[in-house]
Amino acid sequence: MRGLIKHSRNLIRNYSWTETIKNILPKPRKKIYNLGACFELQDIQKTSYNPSELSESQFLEYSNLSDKQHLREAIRNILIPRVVGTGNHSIVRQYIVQSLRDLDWKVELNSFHDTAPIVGALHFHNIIATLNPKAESYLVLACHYDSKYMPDVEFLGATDSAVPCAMLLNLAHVLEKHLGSLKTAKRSLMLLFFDGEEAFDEWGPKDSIYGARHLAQRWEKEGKLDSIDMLVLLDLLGAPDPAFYSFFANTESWYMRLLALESRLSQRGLLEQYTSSGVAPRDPTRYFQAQAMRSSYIEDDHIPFLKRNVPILHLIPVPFPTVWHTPDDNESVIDYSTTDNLALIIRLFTLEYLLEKS
Ligand code: 1BN
Ligand code: ZN
Repeated sequence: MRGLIKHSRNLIRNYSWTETIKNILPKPRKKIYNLGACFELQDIQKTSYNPSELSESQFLEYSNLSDKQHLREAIRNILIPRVVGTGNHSIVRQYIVQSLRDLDWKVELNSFHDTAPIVGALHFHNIIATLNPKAESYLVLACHYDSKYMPDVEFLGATDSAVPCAMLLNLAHVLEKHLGSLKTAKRSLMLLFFDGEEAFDEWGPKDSIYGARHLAQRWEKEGKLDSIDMLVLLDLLGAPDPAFYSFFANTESWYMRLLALESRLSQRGLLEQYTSSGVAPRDPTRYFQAQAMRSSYIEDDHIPFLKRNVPILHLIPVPFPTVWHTPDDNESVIDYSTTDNLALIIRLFTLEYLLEKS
């Protein structure tokens, strides 16, 4: 798999959500490697922000919020070929923008020009949606809305990344009433839909993550990067049986919250049936594995932000779905139980992170 440079698996048996997990997870390495290049990460925790877990009543109340029909409808609306510069790409952009404006989000486009191999000059548009544009800091949930250019086949990119985009729209829809307080909160929520994540020819520093590279550079110049508490990047979601790992030491405590929320839901029977191939060399009944993959490094939209020391949670399954970058990444690969379960875990995480506890 290109882009996944090295693996380091540290299997942990019989885990439960306790302090011991933190102690037995491998110590962070401070370097990440990219095709021969290497850069230092500042091993700092930007904030000491540590909200309490959702109370039992909050947990049960919030777990019951869901609109599975809306999630399917959002996926249907996004699941068309949407290569940058095409009419479909504008249709999907308009759909995302309008859906959020209808929910009273402030939505801006960050538009710019760049040149790509094969297709030449292109107009890109990142979509930036906030509940409180004047907030001091943000939890940023991100994904990419373009689909990969494939000249000879129809490529829909269900997991890559129609489902992640739909999950974010669904989160905004389902939590509309519960996120009202974030319109005036100092710490608020941002949804970020990157444009031009995919390479047109061969993945490389100048042919990939066009939108993320542009935005990270711009926000660095404008001094805005410090207002990102953490960037949570969703990619390749929707196929059955995903396994996630903690990639970064400075966001491990947040990764462990996702793991704990999954356990809590599972213990109460609030997750739809897990799908499992049963042969994976890992816990097949968990999405969030109690393992760190410190020396692995997956190319994606978070990289320009990571290089600028923005704390990152990368929610991408390893291994990637088998249909990755093939025409089979279409509706038939979507496992709706897994998709609903992940959407629920990410929603609860967002509420736990942002809502003041009573
Ligand atoms: C993820 C989904 N990526 C592209 N579509 C990023 C990537 C590219 C990851 C190449 C590994 C290799
Ligand atoms: Zn892709």
